[in-house]
Amino acid sequence: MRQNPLAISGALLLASLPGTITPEEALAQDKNEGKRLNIIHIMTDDHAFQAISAYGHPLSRQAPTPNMDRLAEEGIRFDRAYVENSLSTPSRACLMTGLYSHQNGQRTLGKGIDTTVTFVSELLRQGGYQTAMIGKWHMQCEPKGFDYFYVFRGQGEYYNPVLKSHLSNGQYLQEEGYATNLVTKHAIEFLEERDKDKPFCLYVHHKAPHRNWLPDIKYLDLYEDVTFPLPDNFHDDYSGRGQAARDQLMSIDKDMTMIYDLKVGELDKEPTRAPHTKQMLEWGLSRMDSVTRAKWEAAYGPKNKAMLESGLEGEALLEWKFQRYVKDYLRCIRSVDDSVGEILEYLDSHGLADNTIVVYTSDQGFYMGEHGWFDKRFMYEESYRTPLIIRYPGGKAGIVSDAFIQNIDFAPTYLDVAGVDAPEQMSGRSLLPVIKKGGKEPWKWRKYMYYHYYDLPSEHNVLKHDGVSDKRYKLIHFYGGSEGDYSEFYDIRKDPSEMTNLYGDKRYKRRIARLQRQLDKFRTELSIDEY
Ligand code: SGN
Ligand code: CA
Repeated sequence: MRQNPLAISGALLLASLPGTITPEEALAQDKNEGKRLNIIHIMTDDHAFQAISAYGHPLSRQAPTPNMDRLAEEGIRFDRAYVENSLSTPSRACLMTGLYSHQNGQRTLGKGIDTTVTFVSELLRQGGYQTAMIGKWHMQCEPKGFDYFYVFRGQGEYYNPVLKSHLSNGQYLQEEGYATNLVTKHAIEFLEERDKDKPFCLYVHHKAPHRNWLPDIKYLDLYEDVTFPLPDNFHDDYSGRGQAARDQLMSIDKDMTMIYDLKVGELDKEPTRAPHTKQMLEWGLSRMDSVTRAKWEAAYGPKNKAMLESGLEGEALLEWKFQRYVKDYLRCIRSVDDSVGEILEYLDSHGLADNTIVVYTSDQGFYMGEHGWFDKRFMYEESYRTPLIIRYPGGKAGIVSDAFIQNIDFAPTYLDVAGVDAPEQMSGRSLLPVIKKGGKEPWKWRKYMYYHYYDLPSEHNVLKHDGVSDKRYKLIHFYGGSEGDYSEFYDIRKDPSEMTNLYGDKRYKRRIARLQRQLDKFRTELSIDEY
């Protein structure tokens, strides 16, 4: 009997809708079906997308990152990847659990993580993967679910850092070398020593480029003759914005210290409002041997002397601070880029490139002078967004994707790659359908995203806030401040630098109401208990 052409199957019906994919198509596109791919998750700490040349930002044009760019050329660059809570420990908790901060307990940098929650590493291990964590762990609990680990103490140290490992009986042991290179070394050691009968999941977590931006000795003079461009809103006066933007303590002008951040250690009096002292800089340098220390002094000494003798003040001093900050930051990035290159080369030369998914991301974004700032925490784009590049073996290459992605998606993605069922309560979604569709969102993908920052009182004095965004608009609700709760609203297509708060603007009334409804919905559905 001839089939009634109208009696088509559900899958075929789906196929006719724009933005959908049939299982057959997915299979045809994915040459890895049935294989259990290895996973490498490379994550930096505070890496701004502005500092990856594949993202094309003016800053990165003069400080290219060829190895990260290679990854983007061979994979997908995601331009709309975001975090849920722009801070290290909470972000890492999202990564390990696939849950929002209030669900996994890790809302701030302090205590919080609910250790009864099963980590993705434990599930992967149970599922037959060999698991490894190298570098910055920075969780308020011991590493769990790892066969192999080498992790820094707390935030980690740049020069001759201490690490504890699966072999060190809980002891931190000092190692010789620069943090980024040591992370690379231990990552490659794991690849060498791993159980070759099992697929693996390797987390490579750099300390760099975290404050106070101490570069490898060989890069101390890199970019010295380059003048990096200031962002357009470097001199933001925060007009039209609320208390949070005005009262933050993360301004390059007023909070970035000459001594600790910019390494001009000769100054006795710190002219900024931050409490950092010369001792804090010394602490970062204290594990260096005398030869390395002499090289460090030889690099900064003459530059600092010239700077101090020039008697810079006001605007000229501020621009000098920006240049020193950005140069040290990009010098740190240069070592990370080398590390990415080494890992990619290892995969090439050991036949692993074709069966390993490589992910490059950061624990959040960072301000490179936008709004006059460094640090992160705000739901404004530079810190809310995080760089993300994924190379999937045999997948589409050189693609730029605007898929709406959040860091709670990594855990379910890796379980999906491993063929392990994700726990039902995981809030994130597997990115595999996005990857298999060459960066396009599959049907019924999220249209709105929820953000929540809780860490106050804390060092940079950013007010608590939650908010919702779609790909064009953003509604932020700041709460708990001395001037009362308030909202801000941005059209990030027309105003990507978020300089014009449109909250209360009649022309946007309906759009604001729409986002407010979505925010209320998130708060109800996710049982948000403070805002
Ligand atoms: C440290 C830094 C802060 C930074 C936090 C959180 N101060 O406390 O500037 O915001 O880490 O960073 S420092 O004086 O110790 O350098 S995070 O990336 O770990 O979230
Ligand atoms: Ca960080």
